[in-house]
Amino acid sequence: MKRRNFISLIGTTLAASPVLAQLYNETGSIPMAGQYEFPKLPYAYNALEPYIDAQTMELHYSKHHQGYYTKFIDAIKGTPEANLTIDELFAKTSTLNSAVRNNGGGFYNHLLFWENMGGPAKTAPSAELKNAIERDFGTFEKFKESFANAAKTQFGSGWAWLTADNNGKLFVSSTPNQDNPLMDVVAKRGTPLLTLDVWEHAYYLHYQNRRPEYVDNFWNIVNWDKVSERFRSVK
Ligand code: MN3
Repeated sequence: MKRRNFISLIGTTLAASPVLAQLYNETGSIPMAGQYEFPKLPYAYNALEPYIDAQTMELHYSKHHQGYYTKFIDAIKGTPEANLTIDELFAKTSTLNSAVRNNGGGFYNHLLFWENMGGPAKTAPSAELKNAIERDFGTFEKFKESFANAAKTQFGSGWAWLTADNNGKLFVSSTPNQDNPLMDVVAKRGTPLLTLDVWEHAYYLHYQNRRPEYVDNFWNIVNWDKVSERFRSVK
């Protein structure tokens, strides 16, 4: 992903942190050593209306995400894990305590989630990503069905994912709690490209129990430019 784009989207606070840049870049190996900063939301709370309401966004970002961040920093401060990159950290999830696993996952997953929504206008996957989706799912519609099904059927709290495995092959999965496809505890691992939060806190104020409606509306606010950039960076 081009650094220039990163800076324009996230703002100088986050761009000033090489480690957070690395979260999006996935290249190089930069130790985190307490350099994590809590990132700015890349758009206004009301930017995703009517599909996600401003009050949900405000609570989700300023309470939930901030809470994961604070607890994650507290949990890794002064430990050997503080010197790992986020990829290295999640690659040894099976050895981590639950505070690092849950809050580290919560911190990282929401970063991806905010970034893969919004944008100034409707976007579409790059030709390259569209071709890969059609190669691995048959059609774009079949991919959407598969992803939506993963999101709707994840039992309880969790996330749906579009991920590229180590060979660049795309797959859809879901994870419970704050786990993600970078973790060594999930069945299928790879680099996440697109994610959807299906915890009730992500939709309950507006949709109550209607998770399927929230999932179907997600397609209206996906920032395919960002997803395509992530795909380019892992190829
Ligand atoms: Mn959440």
